[in-house]
Order: sequence, then structure tokens, then C-alpha cells
Amino acid sequence: MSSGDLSPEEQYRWITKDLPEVLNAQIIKDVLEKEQRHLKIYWGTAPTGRPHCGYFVPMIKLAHFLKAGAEVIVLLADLHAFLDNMKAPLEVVQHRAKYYEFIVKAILKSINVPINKLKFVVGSSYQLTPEYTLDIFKLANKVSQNDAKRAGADVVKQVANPLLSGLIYPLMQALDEQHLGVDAQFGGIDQRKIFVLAEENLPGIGYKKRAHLMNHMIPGLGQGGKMSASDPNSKIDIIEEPKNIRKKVNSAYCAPGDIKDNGLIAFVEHVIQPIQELLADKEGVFKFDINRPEKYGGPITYTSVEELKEDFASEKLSPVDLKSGVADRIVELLAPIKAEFDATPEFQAAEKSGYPVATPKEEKKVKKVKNKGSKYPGAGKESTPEPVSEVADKLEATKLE
Ligand code: STL
Repeated sequence: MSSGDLSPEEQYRWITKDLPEVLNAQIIKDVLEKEQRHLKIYWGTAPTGRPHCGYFVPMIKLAHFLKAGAEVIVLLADLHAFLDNMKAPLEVVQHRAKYYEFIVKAILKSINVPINKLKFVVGSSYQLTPEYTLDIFKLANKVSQNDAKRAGADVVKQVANPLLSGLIYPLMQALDEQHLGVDAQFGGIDQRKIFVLAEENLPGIGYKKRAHLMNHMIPGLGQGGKMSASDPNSKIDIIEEPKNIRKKVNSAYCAPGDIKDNGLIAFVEHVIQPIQELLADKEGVFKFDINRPEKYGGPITYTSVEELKEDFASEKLSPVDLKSGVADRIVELLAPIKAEFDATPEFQAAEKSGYPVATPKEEKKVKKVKNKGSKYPGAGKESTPEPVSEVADKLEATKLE
């Protein structure tokens, strides 16, 4: 993928390709056309749960930015993961950040994206400095509680008794643009309210307004397109065994003839097709084989997403056959990433420490201690208290490193 020699117009086209919305596009155009330099852009992610197949969607855009010659930063927002209702406890968040870095690199490598112009920054590496802290306070004197609350409404987990951390979260995300020194921030369209808060308030504390690039949100595999943490079948982890991939795709919600409320079709449109385009380095490329059994019409090949959608809408293509085609493609997509995981002990270690398996608490049979008085055999022996060192270790583990 060559990049340095693209015209400003070509760079702009790659940067904004397939995006549903761009705010302050002029800022980007000015960098490319007037300043004649490459764009500096960041994408933030909070290292919370295990990354799933939805991660391909932002990765495809990072590939476009890199193709345009942009300098791209991935912000591993560890403190945001903590501030969002402690989705990542402080003891494990650093391991999760490392795991996310391995995943992002492995995905990009698997789709042939050169990553030499990609930088990773861990949020806490600069968010705990006096300068950044003072900026939080300055912004806290400009933004109303209501506006901060509303800005986070689509991003911060909504709970019955909302914590103060949910108000700090959007302020910090706005400040990240300044402290990372970028021209633009990229994220899902769910980030829109935070992006607007940043645009409206950074100038008030003496910083410039940035451009914002927003991407589609693709639905998960559950009904109503929900990706739910409580339904493990609604999302496929990036590191997943082929057997489980097929099982999850097979259990996906997929009503015959309905192309709207269909996570599998969205995945074909927003992941499989754009990846084929990137790999072929040619726009519009698409080849989708379905190994349909002879008795249902035999193998079939689609060469456009439109054609596939039409056949599904008219029920010429059945849910079972769509599922089998999508499962084959996902197995192919994830194979090189799983291979990299299996070959890299540090990658495995980050996963193991980031997502420790909750060992079920040993069911200790609590014996009812009958008061037999002090004369029965064995009287006088105290029960063994927990060693002090273990208690201290537990306390230590809850402190910030
Ligand atoms: C999530 C899920 C998601 C996006 C984010 C978090 C974004 C976090 C973030 C944090 C700080 C920034 C920018 C983005 O400066 O889809 O849990």
C-alpha cells in the first residue's frame, strides 16, 4: 500500500471513505491542502471486555487512514475503562491494555496493513500529570453537570445510581485531543455527543477545536441487533475456536427475507466487503462463495453485496445458507489472528492476566459449631485465622500501581 504520493484530494477520500458523518471537515482539508502535511488522528478504546468481531469495523478505517499517509494513534484509555463503572478494575486494566494492543496489531497485520505509522498510547501515561489534571478542573468550570451527563449518555454505562466518574469521562475524552496533539478524532457514531462537547468547550480553555470522523455501528448477532455482555452468543471474540464461531453464527438472529435487522448481512457489508477491497487494493471487489448442498441448489457465488441482499430479501437465499457462508468467512478472517496468538507467549500472558478465570469459590462446608462446652475432646483448639500476609496481598492488589 503506497501512501506518501497521494494528492490531498485522494488522501481526503480515503480518510472519509464510507463514513456516515464528518464534523468540521474543513479542518482536515486545510491540513491536507493548505498546510500540505499528513493528518494526525486518534482512535480511543477503553480496554474493558474481550475484543470481538465488531473490532474489524474501526480497524478497516485505521487501514484507510494509514493508506492516506496519516499518523494514527490508538489510545488505550485505561482510566476510562476504570471510570466507566469500573468495567476494568485497576489491577487488571494494564494487562487488558496490552492485550488490546496485541489484538489491534494482529488484526491489522492479518489484513496486510503496514503498521509502522501506528502509535499506541496508554491513557494514564499522560492523564495523571499536573497539566492534564489542571485542564480537567478548567473544563469542569466550563461544562455544566447536565451537559457532561448528556454527553456521556450513549457511551457511559447507565446505572440506577450514576457515579460522578461518568461526568469526568467526557471531559477527559475532550482533553485527550489536545494532549495527544491531533487534528481529528475518530470513533463510532455513539461518540457523537462527546465529540460535540469537545468542539464546543476546548476553545473556552484556550485550545483549538478538532475535526470528528464518525463510523457506522454494526449490530451484533442477537435479536434486535443487540450485542449483549450477558448473551455470549451475541458476539464472537477475536480469539475464538472455529467450532464456537460456527455455533454462534448458527444461533444468530436471522429472519428469512429481513435484510434490515440482520447482524450477519451488516457484517458482510461493513466488514467482509471492505476487507476484500483492502486486500485486493481495488474498490468494489467482492466474492462471496456459499457452499450450499446440492439438494438446495448447489454452491453459489455472489459478486456484489446488493445481489446477496436482493436474494436474501426475496428468500432465494435462506438463513441457513447465509449463515454457512458467513461462518466460513469469519473462520478464515480469524485464523491468522489465532495463529499469532498461539505463537506469541506475551500475547497469551496478557490475555491470561487481563481476564483471569474466576475460580468458583471453594464450597467450604461450614460446620455448625455446637456448643459442647469445654470438656469435649478437641476443646481449646482455635480455628486457624487467615494468615496476615494473604490479607495484605489482597489489599495491595487493589491499589493503583
Ligand atoms: C468503549 C467502547 C467504545 C469506545 C470507547 C469506549 C471509547 C473510549 C475513549 C476514551 C477516551 C478517549 C477516546 C475514546 O479519548 O466503543 O468502552
